[in-house]
Formats: sequence, structure tokens, C-alpha cells
Amino acid sequence: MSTSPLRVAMVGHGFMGAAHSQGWRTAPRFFDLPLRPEMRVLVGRDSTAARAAAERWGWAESATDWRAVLERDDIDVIDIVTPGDSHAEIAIAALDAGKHVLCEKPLANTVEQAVSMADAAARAARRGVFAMVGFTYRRVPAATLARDLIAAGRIGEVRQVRASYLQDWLADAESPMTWRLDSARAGSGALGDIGAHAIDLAQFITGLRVASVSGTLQTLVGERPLLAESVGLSGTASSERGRVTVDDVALFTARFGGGVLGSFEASRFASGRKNALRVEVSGSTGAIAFDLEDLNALHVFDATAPIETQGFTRVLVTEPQHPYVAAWWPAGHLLGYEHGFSHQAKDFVEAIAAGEQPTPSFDDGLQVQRVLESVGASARSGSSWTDVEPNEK
Ligand code: 4PW
Repeated sequence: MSTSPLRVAMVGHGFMGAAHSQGWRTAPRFFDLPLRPEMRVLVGRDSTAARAAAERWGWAESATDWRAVLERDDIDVIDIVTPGDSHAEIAIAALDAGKHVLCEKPLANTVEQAVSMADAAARAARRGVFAMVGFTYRRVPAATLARDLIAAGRIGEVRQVRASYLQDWLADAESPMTWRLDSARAGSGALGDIGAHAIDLAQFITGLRVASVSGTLQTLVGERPLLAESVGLSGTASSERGRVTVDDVALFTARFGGGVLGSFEASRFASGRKNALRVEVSGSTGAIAFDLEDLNALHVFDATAPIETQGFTRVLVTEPQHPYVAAWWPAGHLLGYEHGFSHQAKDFVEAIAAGEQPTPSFDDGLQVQRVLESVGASARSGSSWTDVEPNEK
């Protein structure tokens, strides 16, 4: 293991804080990294809660003022796991202070904020300081394998894309309000929270970018009990009620560059679906299907195989030859949700050590933000086709 440290401060300590902590803690223990991440400071507004989270997850200390942490010269990385309304302020200040930044998705709550963040990232990159957005699911080995197979031409020419992210934790109308249901904090609902993952993953796997969209957004439950205590994605309800200000369901069709058509669905009301991020790509000589609820597998169809034995094959993605897998367990010993966060930390650390831009970059995060905004605009206009403005180069 490298002896040169990379000293990390994490701002925020909700569900994503636990996941990122797991990534930082585990990556240097399983991967041979060029820099050794050190979990220096966990930052949270409430000092008691921040201290408890720091002790539980293995951070050396806790703090309540992220601005003071940015001034410390014993911190190299700021990891942002707060709700979207604070991403831009923290990320821009951190980059300007010379800290590398890992920021949770979606990059921001608006395109305007995301543009400022991408500008700050470009300024910082010129000084060898890098920013990355946390579209973690790219780092699930089966998803990375899907990208590799398509890039190698294994399904021929991409013709059609189906992507969805389905959860059901809001299906109960009495499930309480959380920040994810407040547009001021989250920007949008299912669209940005989970639809952003579907957009990023579909683009990552196919190598194509969404050029225009036609969409619809719907809020199914307009009022919910306020949150008494947060637990995971949801929590316990209080006796007061509040208004839901985001979409519960987002549906849109998309035209990718090259004329490829895609369909997207994001819902937190999909009863029985717990965390089903699915991408299926149909090609001229085959197809590929990924489902996060079965994340150790990739379904691959080869249309050039003898017709008698054609069909989707469930490939178990646990061989040492598969992306990221060699560092873990022997073949067939499965990985889980949390491993994506270790892979994310690994890739981020390696890019920093090499002085290279990690991916997905803030430019990539901005492009996804533009897709989200175009879906919103299309929905407001009555589902008319709306172009996604390209990032300026
Ligand atoms: O980013 C997403 C979240 O906001 C996640 O990947 C899953 O859905 C877990 O929490 C929500």
C-alpha cells in the first residue's frame, strides 16, 4: 500500500455518507492504490450527530463548519454527500481552495448551478485539481462490462435503448416527507434522484448522448406527514403534514445522437421494485440487459449464435477477468451495492495520482443536468420534443 496519504473530508452524513464512508474505508484495503485515502474529517451541521457518524464510520474527527475545513492544509479532497441545494456552493469553494472534489449526483439542482460548477472544475483542472460526480452505478462490474462489450462491437450497431429506475419506497401515501420530496432542496423528484442515474448509465453503456426528449412528470401524492426521524431513504412520521413539491413519476422518450431511440422511466411508486435500475440495449447483432436488483449478472444475447441455442444468457460477472472483480473474492462469491462506492473511490484516487481528469467529470454531470432540465421543459410544454443543449467546448 502507498504511504503517501490523500486526506479526505466528507460533508454530509446521511445514507450516502454511510455508502461513501464504506468506499473510502474499503478501497485501500482491497486495491493497491497509488495514494492512501485517509478519512480525516466528517462535517455535519449538528455536532453530536456528526461526531456519532464519524465514530461509527471511521472518520478521525468531526466538524460543523465546512468553510473552516476548506481552509485546512491537511485536507486534499472534499467529498460532498449533502442534498443538491448545497452542492454548487461547497464544490465551487472547495475547487477554488485547491481541493479535489467528489460530488454526489445529480450534480446540482439547476443547469445554471451545474454550469458554474463545471466552470470551477475547468479552472481547477488547469492547476491539477480534479472534480468528479458520483454516478456510482457505472462501477458495478456488470454495468462496466456492458459498456466494454458494446464498445467492442459485441451487439453490433446500437438501435434502441430502454432504461428505467424503479423503487417503491413512496408507494405508501403516509410515508413521510423527506428532503427528496422538496424541490427547493432536491431540485426535482424521481427525475433527478433516480432518473439521473438511468440517463447516465444508458449514456455510459452505449457511448451515446441524449439529444432531445419528450416527457411527462406526475406527482401522485401531493401531501404527506412531515418527517419525525430519518431512517435510510424514509423515516418516521410526525403529526404535521407538508406539501410534496416534486414529481413522483417521470416518463420520457429520448432521441440519442445517431437517431437511436430510447425510453426512460423513473418512479418511486413502482410497487415491488426496490432498487431496479435497468438498462437494455438492442443492437443489430445482439442485445444486453442489466438490472441492479441482480447486479452480479449481465444478460447477453448473441443473434449470430445458432438459432437452436439462441436466447439471453445470464453471465455471472464474478470472474477475475471482469472489471474490478479480481481485487475481491474468488469466482462466484458475489458483490453488493456497497462495492460500487469502493470502485468509485479507487478510480478517483488513481486519476488524481496520475494527474488525469476522472470520469464522470462535472462536464458529464452538467450534460445529465441539461437532459433533466429538458425533460422538465418538455413536460411543462405538454410533452413536446425539446432539444438538449450541448455543453459548450
Ligand atoms: O442516488 C440514489 C438515491 O438518491 C441512489 O442510488 C438510490 O436511490 C439510493 O437512494 C436513492
